[in-house]
Amino acid sequence: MKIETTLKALKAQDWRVLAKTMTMVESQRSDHRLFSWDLMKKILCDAQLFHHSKVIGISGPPGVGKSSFLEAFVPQLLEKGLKVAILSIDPSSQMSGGSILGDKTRMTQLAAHPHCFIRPSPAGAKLGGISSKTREMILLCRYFAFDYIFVETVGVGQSEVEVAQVVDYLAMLISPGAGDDLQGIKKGILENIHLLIVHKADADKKVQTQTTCHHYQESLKVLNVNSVPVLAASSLEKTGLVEVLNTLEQYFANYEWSAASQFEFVQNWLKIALEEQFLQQFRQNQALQKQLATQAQSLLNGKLDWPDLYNSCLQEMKLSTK
Ligand SMILES: Nc1nc2c(ncn2[C@@H]2O[C@H](COP(=O)(O)OP(=O)(O)OP(=O)(O)O)[C@@H](O)[C@H]2O)c(=O)[nH]1
Ligand SMILES: [Mg+2]
Repeated sequence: MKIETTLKALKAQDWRVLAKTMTMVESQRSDHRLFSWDLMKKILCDAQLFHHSKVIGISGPPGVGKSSFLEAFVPQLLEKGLKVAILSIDPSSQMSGGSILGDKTRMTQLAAHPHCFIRPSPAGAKLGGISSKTREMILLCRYFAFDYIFVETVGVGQSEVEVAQVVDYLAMLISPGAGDDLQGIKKGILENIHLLIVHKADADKKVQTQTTCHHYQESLKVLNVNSVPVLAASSLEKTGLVEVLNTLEQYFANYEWSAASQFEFVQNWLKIALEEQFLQQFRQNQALQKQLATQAQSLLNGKLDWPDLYNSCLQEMKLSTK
């Protein structure tokens, strides 16, 4: 694919090209990496890039109902004629390197909607709730000018800090009765979220829901994070969804991306892109991996010094500059 043709197709809102471009951006091939870089370079020059889409992170522990919430919540936006993208990060199996990629099947109704684009991505080896390519995916969706972009994170519980770096708004889902866990949630995380949703607040859990909401409101007060609203919702019974939408719309009514946050996003992106590349080069360097076996033996013989190990590793890495 040519850069100019791709950009034109994205601007013309060609969904097929968007999906194909995302596959290239996620690819580990060095020619695809260069393509991705050149594409991002052009995309970042778009003056409107950060001013249209609302990017919202949906975070929370595994099984709290993040996908179900999106399946129930997003139709409200689609009914208004808005275009929505959902980037869902799937946990990857460290053993097989594979990914379950099951979220698309859990959002069947949305997946069939012509104005809703769902893209599952494997989290890969990276921790922090998003994949190493989530930033590029968001930039592509911004360029495509989706009205809303949702990022469903891997529910690792403590991933909110990193997710917060890439979204405009972060909602965290918790279950009724999970209030006791608040001590386990670090203050730093609560400072990064904009909304707490007590989810699976079905009618038969009314008392439990009220107690949990109260518990969180009190704890947020103690932590001095009063600005975070606590709402209850049930995706199963489709309750509380309008209130969540109102809260979102209120927030975005006066929202403007600052040049500083734009700069920070790009700076972080560069850091992650380089980290990823260094790590990949380290892992894929066969000679280096072989050398490590010899080094391990030297260490067992009491002969290996850290500077020698480090310098020989650097020497080996220099051989591959692709
Ligand atoms: N009672 C009740 N169950 C729900 C509700 N929403 C979702 N569930 C159930 O919760 C389970 C997990 O839902 P998911 O939407 O897959 O949860 P998730 O957070 O996306 O899960 P992961 O992506 O695997 O972390 C499913 O069995 C849903 O049917 C709800 O509002 N009430
Ligand atoms: Mg899910």
